[in-house]
Amino acid sequence: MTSFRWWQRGTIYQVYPRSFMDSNGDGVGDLPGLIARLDYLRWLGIDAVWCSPIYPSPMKDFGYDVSDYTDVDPLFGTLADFDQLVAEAHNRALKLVLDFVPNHTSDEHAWFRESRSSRDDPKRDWYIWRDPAPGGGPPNNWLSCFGGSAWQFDERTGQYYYHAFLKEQPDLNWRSPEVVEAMLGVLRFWLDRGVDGFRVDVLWHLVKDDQFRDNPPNPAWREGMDPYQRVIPLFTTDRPEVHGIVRRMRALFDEYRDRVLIGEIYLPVERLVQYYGPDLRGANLPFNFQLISARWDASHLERLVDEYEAALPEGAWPNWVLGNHDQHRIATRVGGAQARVAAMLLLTLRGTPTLYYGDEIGMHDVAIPPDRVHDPFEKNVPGRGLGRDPERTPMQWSARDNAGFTAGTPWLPIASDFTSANVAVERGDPRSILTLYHQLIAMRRGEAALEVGRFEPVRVEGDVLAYVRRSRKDESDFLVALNLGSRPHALRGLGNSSRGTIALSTHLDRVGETVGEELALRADEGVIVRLAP
Ligand code: TEU
Repeated sequence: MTSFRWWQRGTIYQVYPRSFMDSNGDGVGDLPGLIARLDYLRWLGIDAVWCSPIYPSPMKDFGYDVSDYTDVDPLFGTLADFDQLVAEAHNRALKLVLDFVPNHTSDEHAWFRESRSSRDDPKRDWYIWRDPAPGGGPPNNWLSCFGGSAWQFDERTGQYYYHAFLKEQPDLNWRSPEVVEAMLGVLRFWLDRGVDGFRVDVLWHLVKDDQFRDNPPNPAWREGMDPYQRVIPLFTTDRPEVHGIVRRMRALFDEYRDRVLIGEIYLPVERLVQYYGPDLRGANLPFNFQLISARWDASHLERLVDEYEAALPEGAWPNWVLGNHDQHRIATRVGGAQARVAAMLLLTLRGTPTLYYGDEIGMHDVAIPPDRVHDPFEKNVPGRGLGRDPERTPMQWSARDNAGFTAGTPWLPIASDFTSANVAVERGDPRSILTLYHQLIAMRRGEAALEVGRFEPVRVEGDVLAYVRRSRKDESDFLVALNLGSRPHALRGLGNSSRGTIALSTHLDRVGETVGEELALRADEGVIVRLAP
């Protein structure tokens, strides 16, 4: 049991720093604000904070356009604040995971300024430059994730550069050994400063086809869909050579003690699990986003859990993600009642859970009036629900002005229900979703079966998804039964797999109730049953 690492046993919590806590009244969250809220995170019971980018940035993509990899943007604070954050987190036994954005820099990064200055510049091949197509126009049909061609013409040198995201985010050329060395140096800089790991942005994008072949058309694409999906990104993502780079990153992490390498990878499961690497020398946790795209249906969820468990290479550690700064919030996707069931699912599945700030208080997407839209994705491809501002609104701390987030004007609007949906109110409410999260996290931490035990699917009956988590030793085993529907349902005939006592209900009552051969679930109720030995 002692051989499990912190990132296997623990819960990861994502902070979007612009929206977590503002300490200086400029309406944008910052590092001193985050430090001030570490006690809350400690209370919540999470083990690691993953913080979205804090580096100097023109903020065209809100920090995912980095102009200097080894400093802190003044908007967020200073390197001294950062060092304090590491120290204060570690004082509270919290790990700190940073965001590494290796696929692209900002067009204001010194490397790109040099690269674009002339065709002969020594850094020219640090980025991906191509001549126009023979008849003029972009070199091939590659598309940007944020709309339009992925190629931007640069007048000065008469070539195009490739950008998978905004034109202000030119892609680095990871086929250049100098780029690899420079970027590993960046990781070293932060690892030396005490960072406990990285979440690596768009890891599956790093290497592109060396022959620059056109991507094939996507036969499933229809008018009105995300324009990026018009073609299948066969030659722009998930190239075989990427695995060599992941291996280099991991080898560097392994020079340090107990660091975690997390990969942001949106791929079908069979390809996702390749990122654990041969002999598991790749990413420790290739983020598993299946719950984000999943239809909220018991048999569908059962199948996807089975498929994931079956696809995992021997010895690979699973993980589950419910939300992030790019996706509609869980409470909006499944509704407030089911958001509790989702919390119980996330925290009882086998594998490291990652939760997104604010989900623990039931935050939902906030409608953004047109004049307050910030996200460039929404600006480029408007009106299709692709914008990400709705899930990035300020954390709701209290019923005070601006939900206690800022003394100034918040950069994004605050949810109108903040006077009831906030940390201060919910901490004092024994039936709140925050209380549920708090208890789920505490229970998971205390029980080997839930933290690291085996996963045994029970079966789906109607809207009920059920499974058993079993410990290896003589600790308790648990039945988890989740009613994904809005009608009551009684599970019957589970025999010894239901006999025990209720340890937790999403409704935060029934604790201690005896369960025999029948387990009655109310509408939208999930329960954890401590099975009789
Ligand atoms: O996201 C990559 C990614 O795939 C998403 O951008 C996705 O395509 C989009 O958000 C629609 O859901 C990462 C970061 O998480 C995102 O915030 C950045 O904008 C992007 O990379 C570029 O760095």
